[in-house]
Amino acid sequence: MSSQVEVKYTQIFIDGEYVNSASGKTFETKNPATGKVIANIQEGDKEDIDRAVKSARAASDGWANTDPSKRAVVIQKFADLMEKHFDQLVALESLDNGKPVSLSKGDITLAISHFRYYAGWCDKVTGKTMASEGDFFNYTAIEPVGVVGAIIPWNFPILMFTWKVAPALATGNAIVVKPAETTPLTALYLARLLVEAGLPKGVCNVVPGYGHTAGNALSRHMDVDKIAFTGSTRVGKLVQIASGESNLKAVTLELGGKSPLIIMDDAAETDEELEQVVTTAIKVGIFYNQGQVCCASSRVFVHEKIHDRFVEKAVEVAKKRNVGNPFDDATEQGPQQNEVQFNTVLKYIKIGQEEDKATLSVGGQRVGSEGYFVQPTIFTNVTDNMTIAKEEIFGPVVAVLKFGSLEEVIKRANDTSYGLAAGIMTKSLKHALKFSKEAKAGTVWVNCWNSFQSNMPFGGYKMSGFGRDLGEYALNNYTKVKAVHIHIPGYKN
Ligand code: TXE
Repeated sequence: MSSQVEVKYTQIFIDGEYVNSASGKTFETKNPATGKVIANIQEGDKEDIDRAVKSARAASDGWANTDPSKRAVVIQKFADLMEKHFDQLVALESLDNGKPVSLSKGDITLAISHFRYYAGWCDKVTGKTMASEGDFFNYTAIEPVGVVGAIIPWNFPILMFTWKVAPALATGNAIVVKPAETTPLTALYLARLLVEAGLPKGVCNVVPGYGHTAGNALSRHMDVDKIAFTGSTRVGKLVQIASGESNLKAVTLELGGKSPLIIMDDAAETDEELEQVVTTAIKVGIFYNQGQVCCASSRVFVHEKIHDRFVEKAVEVAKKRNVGNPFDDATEQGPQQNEVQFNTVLKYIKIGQEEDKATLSVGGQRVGSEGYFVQPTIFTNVTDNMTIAKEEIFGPVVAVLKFGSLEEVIKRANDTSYGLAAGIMTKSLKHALKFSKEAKAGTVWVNCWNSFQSNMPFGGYKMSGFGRDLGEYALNNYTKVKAVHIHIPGYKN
């Protein structure tokens, strides 16, 4: 695939039109593979957020009262358009985000399936008729929250747009999306496709801009009913505070993690099994998407009996990994998404070597002199209280830790302020079920990692946040329950 992709949309999308920012300011979005500017984007701030919220508010009742079957048709049509524009979306995502085209293809395929899944929910969100005490007819009605603000990160720009927009639209809400400042291009493109699919103007607005300005204005807006946020735990707290200091809007937060994967000795009895285990733990678990995955298996606990064999194989995999141009089909790992993240990853690698004094078994350097590429990196001899075992690095850097018994390792795995995902690889059903029950995490993967399905909820325990994306559970984020008590003398329900 060629990286020569036309960037058509660089303006703010409000009320079905691309417009310039109120301030006239722009900001640059860069190609992380080269560090060079791709385009200048209109920079949204408070005034633009205000215009977008007004537009969403004006459109929200009309969309909420549109027949659910008609809403479903629009969402399905939009999924069709994503298929039609698949190649442009893949190219734009890889250009702006830096992820290899094979990964963009995977993300967009999944996003399309999520939109189709939520289209199916439009006419299936129902209240209940209650058994009534006395002469009453009582029921609950499920209503849209109204105007949703979605603040999304840069690691999966299209997919995170989808996780918020699809259920919000299916349940009849209007929405203002604030994409991450380093990856605004695909959200701006999708906004246009939504209108082409028949979404009324104003129902979905996209305001690119910085977090502390546009994101903050959205979080503090008095006429926004709900914020759906995915990003860092630090900013998640700010969003929650902004709600408390403004109109107490509902908030759901999907935040960071330091997810543990436990590899029991029975998981890798043969060389073939070892190969499979290393693929799951290393290629899929931590190196996927340049390690920029909130649920990455960044702490890999390996049973002492297989530890050395595991490390040997994992180092081999890291050395062979194809790091380079995202537009080359053979590339497995692209650059870190932005310069700040690139420096953060290199900083943690230094901490791992100098302060933690863990063993750097492979990697640790930048790759090349252009762009934000980092070598796949494995630290061994890591102990629980080292910084690299506690803090989210969000890069292709894994901490390998040794353990002796399941009881011991469950305690260690849970000893973290995060709780997004956890996993175990074993042949023992008993061990798998024990771990699944005792892991303090919103998702547990057994003999797999990074498995996602439209109907399976995703979200955190502890400081990884609250609320669930995906599945039927995500509908709760975008709806309110109304209790209706009707007194009808002489009538018994
Ligand atoms: O995230 P931010 P950053 C983690 C990961 C990474 C770290 C920092 O550990 O290293 O966060 O990344 C918007 N009010 N994750 O700094 O700032 C911002 O514009 C309202 C985990 O890029 O949280 C962007 O749209 N919004 C993660 C979004 O928040 C604000 C994905 C996320 O950016 C704001 C990304 C403010 N004051 C990073 N400040 C995951 N859970 O998947 C920023 N934003």
